[in-house]
Amino acid sequence: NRTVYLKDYQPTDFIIESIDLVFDLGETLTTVGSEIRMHRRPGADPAAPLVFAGDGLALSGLALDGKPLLPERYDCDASTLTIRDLPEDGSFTLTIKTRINPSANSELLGLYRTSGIYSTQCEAEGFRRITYFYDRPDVLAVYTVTIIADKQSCPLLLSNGNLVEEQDLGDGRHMAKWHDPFKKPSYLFALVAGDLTMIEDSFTTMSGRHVALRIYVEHGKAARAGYAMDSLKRAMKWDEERFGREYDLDIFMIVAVSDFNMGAMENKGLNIFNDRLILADPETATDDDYARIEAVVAHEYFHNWTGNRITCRDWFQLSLKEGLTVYREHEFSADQRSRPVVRVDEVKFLRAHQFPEDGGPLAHPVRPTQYLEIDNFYTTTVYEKGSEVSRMIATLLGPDGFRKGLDLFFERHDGGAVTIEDYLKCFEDATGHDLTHFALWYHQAGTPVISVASFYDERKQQLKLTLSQTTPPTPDEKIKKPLHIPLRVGLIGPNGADMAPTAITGGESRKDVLELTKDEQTFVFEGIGARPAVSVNRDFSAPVKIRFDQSREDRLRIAGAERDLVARWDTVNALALEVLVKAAEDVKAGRPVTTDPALSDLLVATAEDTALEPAFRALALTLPGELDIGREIGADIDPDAIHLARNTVIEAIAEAGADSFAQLTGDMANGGAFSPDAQSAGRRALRNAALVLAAAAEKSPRRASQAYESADNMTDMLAAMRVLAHQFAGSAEAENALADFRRRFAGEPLVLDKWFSTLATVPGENTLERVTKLMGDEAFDEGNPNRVRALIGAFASSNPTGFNRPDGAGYAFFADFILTSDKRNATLTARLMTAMRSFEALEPSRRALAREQIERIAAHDDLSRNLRDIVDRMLK
Ligand code: DPP
Ligand code: ZN
Repeated sequence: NRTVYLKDYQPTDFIIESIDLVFDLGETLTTVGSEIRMHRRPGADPAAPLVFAGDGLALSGLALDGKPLLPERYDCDASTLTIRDLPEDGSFTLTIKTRINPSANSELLGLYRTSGIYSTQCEAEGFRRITYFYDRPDVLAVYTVTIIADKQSCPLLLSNGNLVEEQDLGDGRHMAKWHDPFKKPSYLFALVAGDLTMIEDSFTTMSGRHVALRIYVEHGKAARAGYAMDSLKRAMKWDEERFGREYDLDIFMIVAVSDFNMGAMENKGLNIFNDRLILADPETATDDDYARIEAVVAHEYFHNWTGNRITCRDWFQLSLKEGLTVYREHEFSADQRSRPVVRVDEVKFLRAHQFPEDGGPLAHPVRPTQYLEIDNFYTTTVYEKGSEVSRMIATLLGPDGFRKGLDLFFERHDGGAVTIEDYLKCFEDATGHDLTHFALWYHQAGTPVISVASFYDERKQQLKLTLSQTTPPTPDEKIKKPLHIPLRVGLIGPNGADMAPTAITGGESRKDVLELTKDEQTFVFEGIGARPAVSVNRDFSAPVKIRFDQSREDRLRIAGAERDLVARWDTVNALALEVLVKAAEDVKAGRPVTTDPALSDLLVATAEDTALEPAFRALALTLPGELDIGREIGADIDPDAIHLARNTVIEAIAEAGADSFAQLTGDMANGGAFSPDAQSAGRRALRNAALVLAAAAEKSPRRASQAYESADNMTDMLAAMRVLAHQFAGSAEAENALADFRRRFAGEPLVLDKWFSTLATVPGENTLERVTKLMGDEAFDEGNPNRVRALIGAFASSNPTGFNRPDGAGYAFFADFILTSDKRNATLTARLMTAMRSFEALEPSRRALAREQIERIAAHDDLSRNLRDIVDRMLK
């Protein structure tokens, strides 16, 4: 058992001053020389040995101050290098030589070579696969990196910081030397070598410094890097204006690679990206792709201050950089696009991914206290819930208070490796607020449920709001405490306008934000002249579930008139979800499905409401998916019943608004040249949401088929193909479009990922056979994480009827894949496996079949630590 505990944190016995690395790159043999200047930490045990981490390394040399170390001075195995009898004081230099094989590195962690490119991924613990080191975030050092490689295959040699020397070595090889003046932890080290092209631009910082910007991509792809560059410049400007953060090096580089476990990585001055988050043009990228590129380019750039200049003391503090950086990214997106639409997308994401994590076997606090494998903690809880926690701080302190706290954080901790406590203390010190109780958000897992009851007293002109909170138990913690929850509340009067209370009593409040701190509290709003409709959790001010038995009349008032569009969408969505859940219950019980004309009217009216922006209307018109319905039902889930019920409800709505939907597919057509901006994207979103319904009303693939034929951009093309493939599966029109798409994009792996996903998510039990066949498609590559996620990941996580076939064949197929994949890439495999984390919520027969397959995986005694951790927690 290698469980790591937060309580065991100890600083290192030695302090690293600098590290000089020399890479002699070879496809199957790369040698790494590491020269480390260091000294014993003052006050550390003078007899303590030096213990460095390694992972699968071969040691080929070890010297102290230039003299080879005798074997009795050290022990070395695959995971540690221990050196004894080191000097008690004064600096010394340790030289370590290791040999690695980048071509055999299918884990894509450490230094690896794929598609002719050498690149690295060191977060969280990949540096130890390159050389023995203190591979932990609290060890900050200055890096100088020399790269030697073949000139022809690797004209480009990159590492962090500034280029300080280049030399032709005369033997067909050349070298480049990079120096990064900023101290950094090993997880931010990066190296890239290969033959790539680039686009170049520049940015002048607020203090007038000139920064060169470069984005490196595969040859032939330069034209697709423009949007990423534009996003980068906007992000740099925004961070100066919004948070006073200026870039610090003379150059900022991004490299796009095609084999990458994550989305992107914020290595100092040399971000490495999954190419799907850089490359975009109208013919190959959807509006969602553009929005993701903008967000992730910004996210990684923002890490330069929140993550790199100030980093984490240990990996338990991961949310210190990730939660905060996601929050900064969200704010950036909100400022670049439509704030409420961006916020609704965040809420949808949180509910679809984080809530189930928090409510299932893998639940953990935003700051965990133990882990078996840190790679399994790059989760939606650490990222998205962590972001919500920072957002709540901003809500409690107000924008100025938040900015003051963050300013202090940058000032106080620049160059440091710190904790969540250090972060919170800055807000307390800057504003005088006490965040002791609030801090529980970091330590307590589970999604709080707030029950709301309202009572209006006409005589006293008072509205009483009783709020009570509970957090359901999670695997590691049964008893939960009440949290400090900021809840934004609106009172909507009979005329649709907000009512302003003369006073609010019963607890702390700041403008329209109630501060719920106890199990139960009653807030009293004074001076309320008529019974209002109460809108709770406006702007989704807290990541909680609301239980409010509100009158239908009130809910329709909110759905039709709420000026907070997030709450308005939420109410529309909740009304739809209620109808869908009821319909699923009907199907399961063998009753005819009851639909709801009032819901149809509401959706049609919202779709037609030209006072609302198209993107919002599209959101309202997109019904909750089968997975959303399943999550709402929560237990004893029958995916087939949900599928049937949802289709029946869709048909009823489609028929009620047939003319409007058909009309919208035309009205929202692109006028003129394609533009990826948010407003144009919103029009496409509305058109394509309407297409789903128009096609359902017409019960014919004709309209979608025409839309496919006439599409002049990937968003419209993919949307039409999905309607054909999902709503008219097996039709000639569907098969024609799918075949055309496959042919047309034969040389575009990233576009074919969309094709793989579309096919993998066709509802019904026949999809398994198609997925099995697609694994033999020449475009499919089991070693490429994007392909695996597009086909296998989409099938397991986004095809409830196909994956959960009643005979369990979907689970068996998946388990086979997981067992093979684990040998190749454990990080990726463990993440894929989480697709089954909610299996306990299935109806008994499927639940048993799913468990059988998870147990079959768990019975193997040679699983990676990553996969072992996930399956054991799922079965616990
Ligand atoms: N690359 C990942 C992110 O930026 C891990 N740091 O979130
Ligand atoms: Zn990040």
